Amino acid sequence: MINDQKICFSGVQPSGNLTIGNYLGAIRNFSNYSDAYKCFYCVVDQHAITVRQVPAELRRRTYETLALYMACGLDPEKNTLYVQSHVPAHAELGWILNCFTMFGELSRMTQFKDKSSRHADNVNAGLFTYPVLMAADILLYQTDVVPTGVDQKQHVELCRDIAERFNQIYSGTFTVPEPMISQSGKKIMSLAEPTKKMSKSDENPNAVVYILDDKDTIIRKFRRAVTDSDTCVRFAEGKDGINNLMTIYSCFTGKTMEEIEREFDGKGYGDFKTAVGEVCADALAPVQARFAQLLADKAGLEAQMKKGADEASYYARKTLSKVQKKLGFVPVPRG
Ligand code: AQP
Repeated sequence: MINDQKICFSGVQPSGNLTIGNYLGAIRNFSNYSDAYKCFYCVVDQHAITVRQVPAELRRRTYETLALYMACGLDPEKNTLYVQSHVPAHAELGWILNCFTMFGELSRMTQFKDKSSRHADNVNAGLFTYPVLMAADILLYQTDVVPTGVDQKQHVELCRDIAERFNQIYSGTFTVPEPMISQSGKKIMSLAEPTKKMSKSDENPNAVVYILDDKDTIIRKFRRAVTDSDTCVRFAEGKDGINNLMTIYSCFTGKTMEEIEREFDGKGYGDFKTAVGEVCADALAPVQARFAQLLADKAGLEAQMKKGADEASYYARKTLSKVQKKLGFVPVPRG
């Protein structure tokens, strides 16, 4: 607890341009927690280097992700917004927790299996131990809740196991967090392969709608989305493409699947796809406008980064010192 408030933590990797999956599954929901919780929202740049990044692009996207947090409604006065590599305690606790995580546990992580097959030429140890750094990110702040898309649920469950293991050996040290998965946008699928998650690092730009895509691009991508040979807009088994488009439409309009089916009764897929593109573009337009203003003020963004890093470091160091003491590490002698 901080000032009688429970704690919320989440993060996004600046590993590509952010997608409507990141938006609907995570960022859009972050501000729902700002009143009831003390929130820490991190740009997890250290996670991003588990896959090779072009340095200039990683730098640019780190600023952009912070700006997008604010453009999506996160007030930096109410939330601690910061960059992971600015708070060294993340990496320090990450190393310690590596020694409390089993090889077998990490081998079962589906994201590792997926990413190691996609990046077979670079299956580095960081890709394998990524969930441990994520556990450190969460546990450093004594986090109660982690808002996230469903793809990260397995990692939050591992984080809980690590926390419980440490607590059992050294007595209550970490709060054991709960994943908070928003039901509506929990897993947005690729437009090109609707059985696969929409990912910012997808090599096919038509599979992904980026938060910053312009209206024409958004509509064009939805119009090209893979569907099926049926013609009727209905949510059903085996209609992965249409189910995904209906989910996206529902997220942006708040309509239920039955309402959507009624709205498009007797209309073809073409009309429906255009409508999905329009509601998506209209919802993103204010975010994009605010983002452009924020990004233009680099000094303002850097001031937020510094403020966020100072705030986060204060709480992170408290937990890290407690952990180090329990482990038997000798503190730096004074004087
Ligand atoms: N398709 C998705 N649907 C719903 N939620 C999603 N999230 C990601 N994709 C979807 C949620 O976004 C948050 C930030 O994700 P991340 O950047 O930490 O990493 P990720 O889950 O690996 O996201 P990507 O877009 O697939 O990135 P790359 O391509 O770099 O691996 C998380 O809460 C995640 O659940």
